[in-house]
Amino acid sequence: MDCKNSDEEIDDSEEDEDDSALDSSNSHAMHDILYENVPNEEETNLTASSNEHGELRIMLLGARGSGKSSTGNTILRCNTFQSEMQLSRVTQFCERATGNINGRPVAVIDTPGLNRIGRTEREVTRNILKSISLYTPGPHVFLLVIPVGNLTNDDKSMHKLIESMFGKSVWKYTIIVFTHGDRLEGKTANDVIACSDKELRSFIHKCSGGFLFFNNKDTTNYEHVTELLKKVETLMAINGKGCYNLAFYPASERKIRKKMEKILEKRKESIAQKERELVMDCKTEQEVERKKQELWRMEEDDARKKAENPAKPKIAISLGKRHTSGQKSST
Ligand SMILES: Nc1nc2c(ncn2[C@@H]2O[C@H](COP(=O)(O)OP(=O)(O)OP(=O)(O)O)[C@@H](O)[C@H]2O)c(=O)[nH]1
Ligand SMILES: [Mg+2]
Repeated sequence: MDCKNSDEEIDDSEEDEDDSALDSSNSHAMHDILYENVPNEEETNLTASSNEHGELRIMLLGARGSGKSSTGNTILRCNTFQSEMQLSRVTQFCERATGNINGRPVAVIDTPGLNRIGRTEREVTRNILKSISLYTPGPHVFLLVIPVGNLTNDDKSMHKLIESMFGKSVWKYTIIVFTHGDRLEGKTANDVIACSDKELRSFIHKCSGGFLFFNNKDTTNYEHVTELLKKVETLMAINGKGCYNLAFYPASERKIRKKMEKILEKRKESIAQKERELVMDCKTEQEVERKKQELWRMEEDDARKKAENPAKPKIAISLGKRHTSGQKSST
């Protein structure tokens, strides 16, 4: 699919304008634009600060195989996200699914596993950062999904990676979900944490939302999801009911997002047209949703590339002023 537009050269000079204006109003404007094109738009008509009874955006983060997709499925009480025991990465792209927790509308954004393995790591972080239509203007909470156990060096590297993507404020919006709660063997979650390494407890201190345990193998018990909702609501209260937004990203990422938003804004009409066309080719609602997410992935990927490497302005060469060989310039 050709996503390129000739009129999309980005003017870098505009990028250093008042960032604060961009941080709230622009991101809300972009939210409106982007959500015109994602499913359940009537449920997502929110602003960052006035969503008391609106949809909660929950983003899952964590290492490969930590149980992110299973946790998403437990929250939504369905098997939307692919989850399986596999050593290679199961979730390849960010995906979004909606549902409710005890009647409260939620959107869960599943992500590919974060692991420090060279080039793949960059692809994964890029994939998460570029998927802005899935969680604009930002998640209300990040669920950091970790299989129960003490912190490993890989975990610490992953924390650094998360900070490099979302900035230090990310922890103010984070709740830790320990998966494999079925391994508690009769102990309480608090007892397990009390006896854990100091490093793990220090890390829990850092995350404003605290922690809870999930047993994704027990689909009959919904208590821990109810507990999660309470924790999310408390965390939102501490954060003044706002969501994680553009203002918190590291400066370089903020610039890229601002450029991406401009590019996607310019393409709004053409994307809407493509969406109308794909609806005609699909037989089921699920197919429409899947195709729309694919379309947005391609558009966002292209917009991200352009935002990261804007086309260099062409340098006009004035032949009139060139000296011919052997001709001396006058002094
Ligand atoms: N026993 C037990 N197994 C779990 C739990 N949560 C997840 N699993 C299993 O762990 C494996 C990986 O789970 P996924 O949800 O696919 O993990 P993921 O983090 O989405 O993996 P990637 O998409 O590859 O990053 C699957 O076999 C799950 O059934 C849990 O609470 N208890
Ligand atoms: Mg997964």
